[in-house]
Amino acid sequence: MSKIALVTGASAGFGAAISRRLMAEGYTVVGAARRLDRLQALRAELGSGFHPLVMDVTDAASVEQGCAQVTSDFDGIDLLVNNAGLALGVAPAQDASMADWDRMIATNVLGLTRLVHTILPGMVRRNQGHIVNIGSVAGSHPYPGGNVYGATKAYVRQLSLNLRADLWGTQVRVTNIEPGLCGGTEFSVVRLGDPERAAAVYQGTDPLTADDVADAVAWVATRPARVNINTIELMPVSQAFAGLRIHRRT
Ligand code: NDP
Ligand code: 8X3
Repeated sequence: MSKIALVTGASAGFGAAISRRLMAEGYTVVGAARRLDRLQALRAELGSGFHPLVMDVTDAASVEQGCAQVTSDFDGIDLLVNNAGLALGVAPAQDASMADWDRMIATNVLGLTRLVHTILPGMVRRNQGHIVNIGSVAGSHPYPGGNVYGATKAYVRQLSLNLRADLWGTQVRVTNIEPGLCGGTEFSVVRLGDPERAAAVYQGTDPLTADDVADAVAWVATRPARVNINTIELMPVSQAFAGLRIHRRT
C-alpha cells in the first residue's frame, strides 16, 4: 500500500511541484486547492495516483468535508503538507489594507491551523504521520513591507515547534520548511497584483525553484522514522541578510 499525502495549495507553485515529487517517491497524493481546472490538469499529467480535491482552507465546512472525504477514501493520511498560503501587498503597516491582512491571517494562520486540528488526532490514534508546514524566511527575518505576512509565518514556525512539544511520546513528526526568494510560482503575482512588477522581483537573481522546495519536503519525509527534522531554512545564494537600519536626523 502506498502512503497517502494530502498537499494543500496543489494547483500551482510549490504544491504542484511537491505533488509531482511525492508521487515520484511512491506516494498517493490528494491535491487540494480552490481551482479545480488546475487540479484536473495535474491529474491528467500525473495519472490516477493524484486525486484532486476542491478545498478552500479559509472555509471551515470546506476543510471538514474535504478531510472527511479523504479519510473515507483512504485509511488515513500519512503526510500532510500545509502549503496553501499567500502574501498580499508590500506596503508599510501604516498604509496596508486590513482586508489583505485579514485574508493572509485567514489562509496562512487559521487555514493551516484548521488542517492541523482536523488531521492530527487521526495521526496520533494511528501513532504515525508527518505534518510538513511551509513557513518562510519572512517568519524569522523582518523586512520592510513584510509586516503581517511575516507574522503569519512566525506563527507557523512557533506552532510547528509547539506541536513537537505536545507530540512527545508519539511517532508523529512535524517539520517547518522556511524558503527564501523563490521564482517560477504565482506568489509575487498574487502579492503585487501585476505580472510585470512580479517579474522584476526576480530580475538578475538566480532564485530557488519550486523543485528545490519539493526536494526539501521529500527529504524530510523520507528520513528514517526515528528522525524528526524540526526546521529547514533555505535561500538562494543570491539572497542574504540586510542587517539593521539606523535613521539619522537631517
Ligand atoms: P502560489 O501562489 O504559486 O501557490 C499558492 C497555492 O495556494 C495555490 O495552489 C493556491 O490555489 C493555494 N491557495 C491559496 N489560497 C487558498 C485557499 N484559501 N484555499 C486553498 N488553497 C489556497 O505560491 P507558492 O507556491 O510560491 O507558495 C506556496 C507557499 O509557500 C505559501 O504558503 C507561501 O507563503 C510560501 N512561500 C513562498 C515563497 C516564494 O517565494 N514563492 C517563499 C517562502 C514561502 P488556489 O488559488 O487554486 O486555491
Ligand atoms: C516568501 C519569501 O522573502 O518574499 O515567503 O518573504 S519573502
